[in-house]
Amino acid sequence: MGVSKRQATVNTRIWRNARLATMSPALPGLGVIEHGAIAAVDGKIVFAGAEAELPANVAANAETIDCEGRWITPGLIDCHTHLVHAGNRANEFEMRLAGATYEEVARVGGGVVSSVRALRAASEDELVRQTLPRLDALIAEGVTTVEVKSGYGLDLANEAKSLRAARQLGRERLVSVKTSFLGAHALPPEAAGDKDAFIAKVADEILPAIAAEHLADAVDGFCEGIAFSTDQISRVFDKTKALGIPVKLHADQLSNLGGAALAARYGALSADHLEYTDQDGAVAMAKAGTVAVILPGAYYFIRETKKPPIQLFRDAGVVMAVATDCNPGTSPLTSLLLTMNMAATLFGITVEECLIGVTRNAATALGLSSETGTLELGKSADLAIWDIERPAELVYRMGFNPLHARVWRGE
Ligand code: DI6
Ligand code: FE
Repeated sequence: MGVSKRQATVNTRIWRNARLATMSPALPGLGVIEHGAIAAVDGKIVFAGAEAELPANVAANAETIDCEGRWITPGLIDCHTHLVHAGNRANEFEMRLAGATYEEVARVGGGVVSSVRALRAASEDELVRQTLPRLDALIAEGVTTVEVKSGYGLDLANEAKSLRAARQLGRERLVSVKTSFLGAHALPPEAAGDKDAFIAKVADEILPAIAAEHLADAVDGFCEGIAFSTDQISRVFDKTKALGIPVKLHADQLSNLGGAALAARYGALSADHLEYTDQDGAVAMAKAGTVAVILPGAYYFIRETKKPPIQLFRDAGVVMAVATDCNPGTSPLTSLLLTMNMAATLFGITVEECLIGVTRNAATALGLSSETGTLELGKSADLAIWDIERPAELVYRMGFNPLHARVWRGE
């Protein structure tokens, strides 16, 4: 099963007769180049610009693909997912539709704990097997990079198993995977209500072991009344910083504990959700260069009514990304195209903000801005080629996939 991942062959490939949405910050808007071409050598972009300016020495001996006037964007990036999980919570969904509250669902063994139970019972291979269809759904819509969090293991063996499964996904498919260790996600049953003791274990035992195995590209936390306080998250982040690993944070999703400001204080790559973030939080994020990751799937699914303060982020100059938050409890969503439509429709995020939010800014949220996310010299040749007349169609449609072809590192 699975595609074997070949090394990009030593050759030049050219995609010509295309309209480019480069997302280059050097150009206005989407960085559009009509009559464009892209050339890649060994999976890296060596030219992205007007076809008329394609150097003759690059064109010689290249394999050329005629895009017949189609649009090319950077491969899409889903910068916030809990893709690796076992089973699903459709039963809880039915209970809630029948009128049960989140607390009632939790009392009968539902909620995050039920996903923890299911994940602990699954082998690493089984986790990979269950996750691949979700990954394939993202890939089918042009995703070339995906972030995957742990957080349903909540002990060393099971967190490590989750992150190994995430790494394995990147070997099974032609896609880049970035992992985040989310040990401070929820309190496992065996912690018997002692959040401080569990946080000490996450910071002093689990995290260093995960780091020693290089299983985590970043460390995440859930700062919320139903999860962990700013002090508890700080305890984990202090240790993370000492280990030289970047942080990101689930912040201000259901209430304002000052999570966005905390993330900014630690120079976080991103703070995510942010429905309850205030002006101080937004200003702190802008100063720190912390990306605001907007997650309309969770907002929609839990029928949240408080919208993230998009205008505050714009005014403060916060960089915004958009992601699925794919998880079994609050966002069983595996379409980044639909996510963009939700972000636009529910939050008034513009087409331009959506498209830059799932490419250039999503790369920044993963610390990958020098590698992918734009069609520019030196970046990975990660491309999505679309059967559309204008880029807005990618945000406008609901449940339709106009992807013509997808290229990961030149292949
Ligand atoms: N934020 C959420 O909404 C979820 N986790 C998180 O950090 C919920 C996860 C779940 O219910 O499984
Ligand atoms: Fe999340």
